[in-house]
Amino acid sequence: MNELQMGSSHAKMFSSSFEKNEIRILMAGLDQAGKTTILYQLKLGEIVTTIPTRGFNVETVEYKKNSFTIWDVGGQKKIRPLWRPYYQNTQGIIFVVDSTDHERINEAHDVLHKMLGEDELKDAVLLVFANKQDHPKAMYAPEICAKMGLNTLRYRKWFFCPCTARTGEGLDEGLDWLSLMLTKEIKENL
Ligand SMILES: Nc1nc2c(ncn2[C@@H]2O[C@H](COP(=O)(O)OP(=O)(O)OP(=O)(O)O)[C@@H](O)[C@H]2O)c(=O)[nH]1
Ligand SMILES: [Mg+2]
Repeated sequence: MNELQMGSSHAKMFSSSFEKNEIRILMAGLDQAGKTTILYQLKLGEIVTTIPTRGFNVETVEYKKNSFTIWDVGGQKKIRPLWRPYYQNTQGIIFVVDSTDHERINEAHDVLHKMLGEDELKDAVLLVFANKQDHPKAMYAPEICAKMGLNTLRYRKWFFCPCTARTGEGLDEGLDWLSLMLTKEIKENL
């Protein structure tokens, strides 16, 4: 190896150990699921008082060696068609389910599966957060996993993760999985 080559390989080593792996995430789910609460728990480590999101919130969350840009979109039925412009270049979907919302679990299932049918999202990995596990009326996590039809998914990397945005419990497990799936060096070797 000549000096020039050594120099460039050192430069590569230097930059790769400091460069953050940038990951683009779309966080969706029905209204009231707790998306915005999760976003700010991840960003600030605390609970914020939320109002229903009308457009979107976006934050960059630094987590271990990753820099997650998370787009949190409003989940109310009438504004769900506005999710579409966020699909392009999305590497990971975080779909948030309200574990206390027994009545709308089937609606959550349908919204998720419709979204997964979109061509622009065909390569995106999927993290499903079953949020509000602290609540006494929360459904049992395996029941939510079954009702969301995750076992029926083919050709999709997915992970199901019960969590409580209010305390932050479970959120790290989800981000660890996304990091594992979307870290360049690992992806290239898969
Ligand atoms: N008990 C409990 N309540 C939660 C939790 N996370 C969020 N909430 C509450 O759920 C309600 C809705 O939370 P948001 O974060 O605004 O929900 P959202 O999914 O962003 O809703 P849209 O913006 O309308 O799509 C708020 O009253 C939150 O305080 C949780 O882990 N446990
Ligand atoms: Mg919101």
